[in-house]
Amino acid sequence: MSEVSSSRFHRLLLTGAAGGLGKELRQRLKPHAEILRLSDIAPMDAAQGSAEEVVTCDLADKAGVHALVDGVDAILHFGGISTEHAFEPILEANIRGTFNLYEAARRHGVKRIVFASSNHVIGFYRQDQRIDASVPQRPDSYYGLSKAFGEDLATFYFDRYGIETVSIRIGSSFPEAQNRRMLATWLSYEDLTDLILRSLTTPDVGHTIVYGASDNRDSWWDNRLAAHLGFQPKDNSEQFRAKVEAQPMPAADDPSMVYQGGAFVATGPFDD
Ligand code: NAI
Ligand code: 15L
Repeated sequence: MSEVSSSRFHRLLLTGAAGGLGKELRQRLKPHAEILRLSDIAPMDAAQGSAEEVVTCDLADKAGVHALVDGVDAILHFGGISTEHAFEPILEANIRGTFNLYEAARRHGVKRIVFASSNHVIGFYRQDQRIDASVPQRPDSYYGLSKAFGEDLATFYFDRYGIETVSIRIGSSFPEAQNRRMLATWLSYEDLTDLILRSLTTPDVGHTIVYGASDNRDSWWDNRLAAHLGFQPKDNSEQFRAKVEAQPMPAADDPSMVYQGGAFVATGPFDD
């Protein structure tokens, strides 16, 4: 991690610890907390020594989430359903789950949350539009709607209870940019970690929304409204361009070429 002041937390909670980003963050966050409490509904590797606590918990289980949050200094909320699905599972994991987490934060006096929001909150903007965090939400899916709810919840818990959140509208955080759209949305793990640490340690963030993308050649997102985080991504997706551009060109009206949210705008409906 680069220039961010390295305040060490006593106990940090990471939800979604069994997921793609969770596994990566488990290693990367280690130096920044005396104890990392790792949680997921899915199996996780056993705790490595006394610096880790591993807690299996369904975010929809109110009592379980309240116990999970007890004793933590800050929360990195990465758990939940991470792609488009029927509404009911999203309602439980993402909407009820995120509500349970904020209520538990209020009860247990946790004052800082980093929320893994998503570009799918604004997925119906077109790729020829450049937007900042002040534009109206345009969710592209039930999944995007659940993240929009999470962002609104963050605003409410700040206004009502002073709990601060940074919502990171993550683009595409994977080892590689896998397609043309991801050349614009890719976020390296290194840049994500830097952004998370800034989100944890920057004072007076209120509820800040920041787009999570690396310094890619083409960009749809303007982060000037989150300038106080000092986020200056170091990586970019050019290293993947040749491989991606060797793929067949989708039709010009394919959602992956038109909308910021790509294929999510056309997933579903989910009839019984
Ligand atoms: P993932 O699907 O690999 O990980 C999500 C984890 O949440 C899984 O391990 C899953 O078991 C857990 N989970 C699901 N339902 C749960 C429940 N009811 N209770 C407890 N845990 C539950 O997703 P990934 O890629 O690691 O993403 C992590 C977070 O970042 C997600 O919230 C996702 O929406 C968000 N995000 C990720 C992006 C990416 O490019 N990887 C882009 C935008 C947002
Ligand atoms: C997301 O929100 C998803 O969690 C991730 O799996 C990707 O689909 C990403 O957005 C994306 O838009 O590429």
